[in-house]
Amino acid sequence: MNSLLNTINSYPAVYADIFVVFVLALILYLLTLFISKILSGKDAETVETEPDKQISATDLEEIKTEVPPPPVEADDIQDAFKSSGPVVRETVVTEEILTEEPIAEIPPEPEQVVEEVVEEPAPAPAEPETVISRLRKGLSKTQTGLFGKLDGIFSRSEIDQETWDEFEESLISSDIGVNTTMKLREVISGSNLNDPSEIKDALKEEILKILKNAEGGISEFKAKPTVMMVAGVNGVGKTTTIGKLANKFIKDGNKVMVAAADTFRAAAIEQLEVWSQRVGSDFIKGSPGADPSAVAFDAVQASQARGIDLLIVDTAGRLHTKTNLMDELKKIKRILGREISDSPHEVLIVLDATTGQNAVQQAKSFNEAIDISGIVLTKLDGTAKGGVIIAIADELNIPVKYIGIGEALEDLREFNAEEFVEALFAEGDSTVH
Ligand SMILES: Nc1nc2c(ncn2[C@@H]2O[C@H](COP(=O)(O)OP(=O)(O)OP(=O)(O)O)[C@@H](O)[C@H]2O)c(=O)[nH]1
Ligand SMILES: [Mg+2]
Repeated sequence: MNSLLNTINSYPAVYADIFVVFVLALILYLLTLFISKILSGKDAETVETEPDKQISATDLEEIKTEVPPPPVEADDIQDAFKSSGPVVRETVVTEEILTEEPIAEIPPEPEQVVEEVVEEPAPAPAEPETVISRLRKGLSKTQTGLFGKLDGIFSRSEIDQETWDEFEESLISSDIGVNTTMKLREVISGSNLNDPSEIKDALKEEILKILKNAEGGISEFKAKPTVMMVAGVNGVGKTTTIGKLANKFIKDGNKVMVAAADTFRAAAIEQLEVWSQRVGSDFIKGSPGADPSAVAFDAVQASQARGIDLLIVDTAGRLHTKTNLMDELKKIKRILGREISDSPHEVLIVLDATTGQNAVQQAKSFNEAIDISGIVLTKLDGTAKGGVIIAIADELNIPVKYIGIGEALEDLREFNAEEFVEALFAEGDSTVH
């Protein structure tokens, strides 16, 4: 030491000062290094973090599974830095995410917005509205004829005997029929109602009760083939109704055959043939003037051979008062029954609503001759006499199976009492005057 001091002393003073400063600086540097080492044992890790890196939740899961369970020592980290090993780098990134970038803050992907738009509820199908409005339009003349008068009658301040007489008249003139009208008058006038809207509601309820009794469509076929015979006076809409029925049952998945047992007119045979081509049914005809029973016989044979589900037999229009023609109808029915027991399974009479009360009489006569199983009431569009359906339902014990509300294929509706009454009593702009 003495030799060192002597050496220093032998230098000029300025060198000694520099040396002292250097030693002090070195000590200070080492001290700082030591303190910082104590305060932070992970210097190397913080240096190597990548603050700007974006990691998805999936990446994070992969990263977690790749990281080995034991903690990594600082020395190992140093070594790894030198060799650029992937495990260590990923470990560092994991810590970064857990502390600074919560996974919940990852913005939602744009596809989710698109899915929401696609899943919006589809608009309600317009079909039911169209059906009701079509029926309302069809019944508009009956509605105007009946309720146009009723509104005027009950708008008076006092409801007396004269008011009820007028009520009765308006029902009769809408072809509801005398007997049915008398019953309706008795029930409604006896309920002591004075308010026009209450009287209308009571009438609606009573009409619904009557029509409910007459409801009945053709829900299932009773045999294979099920045989349906269609009769009625001239021009009521038999052949048109057969076309509409064939169309409906074919659409329901059945194999349908139509038979032209109206041999009276050549044009009648062609008319049915056109319908069968239009709807895609099988077709059987005889020569003009042939015995209609022979055509019915052929039709049964052919429908059995071809695996037909429904055979519909058209017949010539005839006046219910002509006995010989009614006998011919009975014969057709008998032949059908002989070939297939219990057939015809349906005997439909087609009635034209525009004939009003006459339709009730036709139904009675045909029923006596061939025992009717159901009524099809056509041409309810375009008539103010639609009230006849109430008389039919009240006076005859025969179900109304279908109603015709136009000439188009889809203008045949299964009769539904509630739908019918709603359309008849509907108020609003669907009424066509
Ligand atoms: N407006 C309207 N017309 C109808 C309806 N049903 C049938 N018609 C029409 O009534 C007319 C007679 O129809 P057809 O089917 O030939 O009557 P039909 O009973 O077979 O006649 P015949 O075989 O001569 O006895 C045709 O012009 C049909 O378009 C209906 O529901 N509404
Ligand atoms: Mg015809």
